[in-house]
Amino acid sequence: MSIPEQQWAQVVESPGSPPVYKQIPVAHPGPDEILVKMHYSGVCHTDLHAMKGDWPLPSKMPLVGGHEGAGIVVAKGDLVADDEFKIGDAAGIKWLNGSCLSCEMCMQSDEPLCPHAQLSGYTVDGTFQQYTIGKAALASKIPDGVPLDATAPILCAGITVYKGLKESGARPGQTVAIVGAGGGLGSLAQQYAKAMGLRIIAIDAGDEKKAMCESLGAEAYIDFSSTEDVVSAVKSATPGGLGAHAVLLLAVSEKPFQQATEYVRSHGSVVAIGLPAGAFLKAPVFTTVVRMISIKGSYVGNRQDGVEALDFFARGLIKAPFKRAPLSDLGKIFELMGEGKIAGRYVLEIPE
Ligand code: 8ID
Ligand code: ZN
Repeated sequence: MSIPEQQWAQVVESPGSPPVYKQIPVAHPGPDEILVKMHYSGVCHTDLHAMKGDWPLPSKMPLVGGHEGAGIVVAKGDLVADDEFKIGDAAGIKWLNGSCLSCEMCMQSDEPLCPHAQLSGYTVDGTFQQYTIGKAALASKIPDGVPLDATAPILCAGITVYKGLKESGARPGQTVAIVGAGGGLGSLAQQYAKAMGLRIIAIDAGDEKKAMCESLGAEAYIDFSSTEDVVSAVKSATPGGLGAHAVLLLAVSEKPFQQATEYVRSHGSVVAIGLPAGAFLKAPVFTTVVRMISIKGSYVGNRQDGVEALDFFARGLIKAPFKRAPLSDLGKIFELMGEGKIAGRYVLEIPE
C-alpha cells in the first residue's frame, strides 16, 4: 500500500478562524501508533468549540480537528502487535487519542481523566485529514461488517451518551429527559436509551428535530423555543407528573444546566455532558438536599465503554440519521451547527 507524502486536510490556522482546505504532509506513526486512512469522520460540536477556542483548555494551532474517524490501518509502529491491529483492519480514532496507561486514573480504567491524555483534533491532529495517527492502545477496533460511515458518529457521540446513560443510573422502564435531543449526541442518546429499555422525553427546537426525535423513540417532544414553561411540560410528560428519573444535558447553552434540577424526579440524577462555553451549573441547595438530587459530569468513555457502544451498534440496535458531505464542506457545516440547524449528525466523506 503506497502512502503519499502530502494529503488533503481541513486546517484551523488560529482560534476563531474557519478551517482552510489545503495540502499538508502525512505524519509517520511512532512505535506504539497506527496510521489510519480515513474513510469517514463525523463532525462533533466539540470540533466547533476547538475552532472557536472557547474552552478553558489550550489546543494546538494550527489544528486539524475531528475525532470521530473511521478508516483502515495502513501503517503501524514496531510495538503494535498483530492481535492489536493488522494492516488492513478497520479502526476508529476517538477523542481520546492516547493516554499514559500507568497513572492512577488509567490504572482504574478512567483513561479519559489521565492528566497526560492526548486529544484527537485538539492537542494532536485529528480526523479531518486523509491520514490520522492514533495510539494503538486507545484506537477502537471496528467490528467486522459494519458500515464505516454510520460507525463514525458512534466513536464520540455514541460512546459519550452510552456512558452518560450508565452514569445516570436510570433503570429499564424509567424516564430520561434528553436535552438537545435533536443534535448529534441527542439523536444517538435516544437510540441507546431505547435499547437500554428507558423511556424518553426529548427536548429541542423545531419541527424537523421533532419528527426525527419521534422516529427515534421519544414518547414526548418538548420544543424549548415555543414552550413557555419547559419545567411543567417535562413534569407533565412523566408518569405521575413526578419528573424525569434522569436528565442528560447535551445542549450547548447554559439555561438548561440551571433548569434541570427543577424537573428531575426526587432521588434522580442530572448528568452534564454538553460543554457550553463559560457556563455554570446552578441549583438551589435546599431542594437538592431535601429531594436528594445527584448532579454529575460525564466525559466520553473508557476503552471498554467504547467496545460496548460499538457492540450495541454492530448488533443493529442503534440507527441514527446522518447526512453525508465532502470533507471540503466542513466550513459550511460549522456554520449550520453554530445556528443549531443540524438535525442529527454530519459525516464527512474523506477523499481517496
Ligand atoms: O464527553 C463529553 N462530555 C462530550 C463529548 C462530545 C461532545 C461533550 N460534548 C459536547 C460538545 O462539545 C457540545 O458542547 O456536547 C455538546 C453537544 O454536542 P453535539 O451533540 O455534537 O452538538 P449539536 O449537534 O450542535 O447539538 C446540540 C443541540 O442542543 C440544542 C440544539 O438545538 C442542538 O440540537 N439546544 C440548545 I444549543 N439549547 C437548547 C435548550 N435550551 C437545546 N436543546 C434543548 N434546550
Ligand atoms: Zn465529540
